[in-house]
Amino acid sequence: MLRLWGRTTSSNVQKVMWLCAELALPYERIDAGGPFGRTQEPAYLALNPNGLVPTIEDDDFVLWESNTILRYLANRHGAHGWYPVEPRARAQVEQWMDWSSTTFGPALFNAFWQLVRTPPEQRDAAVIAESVRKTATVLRIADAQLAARAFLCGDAPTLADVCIGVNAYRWFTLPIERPDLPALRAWYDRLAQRQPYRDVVMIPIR
Ligand SMILES: N[C@@H](CCC(=O)N[C@@H](CS)C(=O)NCC(=O)O)C(=O)O
Repeated sequence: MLRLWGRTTSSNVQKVMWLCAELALPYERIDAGGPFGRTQEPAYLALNPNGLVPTIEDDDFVLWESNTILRYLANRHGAHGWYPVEPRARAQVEQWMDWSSTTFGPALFNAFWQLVRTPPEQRDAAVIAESVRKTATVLRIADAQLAARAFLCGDAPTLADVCIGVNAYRWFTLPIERPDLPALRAWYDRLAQRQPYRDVVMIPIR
């Protein structure tokens, strides 16, 4: 059976859990990272030398990097709706996956880290404000994309929605000011209708 290493509060672990739930893939999950530790132990580092989560073991095949894990699982299980085969459709999904990792995620990171994982007395208001401002700016790009389609790459969700969806929950949930982005909001409400998203992603942020 597929084995997943990683704590449920990690957005990168959530991507894998969410896709597994959508594809009804059974898996065994082992808590690792954050308060659970384990990731700096030699046995874990032998699987993932980065000492980060998630990592999967599919029989004797070991893989890390959450976006790569998503692509692998979609390929392995023929989930072509989530990860299209046609080159241009596939490239668009990958474009938004990369955008999530290089643009949206980094913009939101400081606001999340400061407001969720930093004691109030140690928070830096300027750092939070800059992260909030930057995130609002980049999310206008996703809002424009979603104005013409139900999901980022068309009428049905893909791996692009998985990558962006995990951090979208955080953005909509953090105690920050948000501009009105109606298409993004409608898309988020669409995600929230999916049981796997509710079960895996819409949990208390820690
Ligand atoms: N690029 C990696 C990043 C992995 C990563 O940064 N994971 C975080 C959790 S989201 C982590 O392991 N943090 C340390 C910990 O949880 O102990 C991926 O997408 O898998």
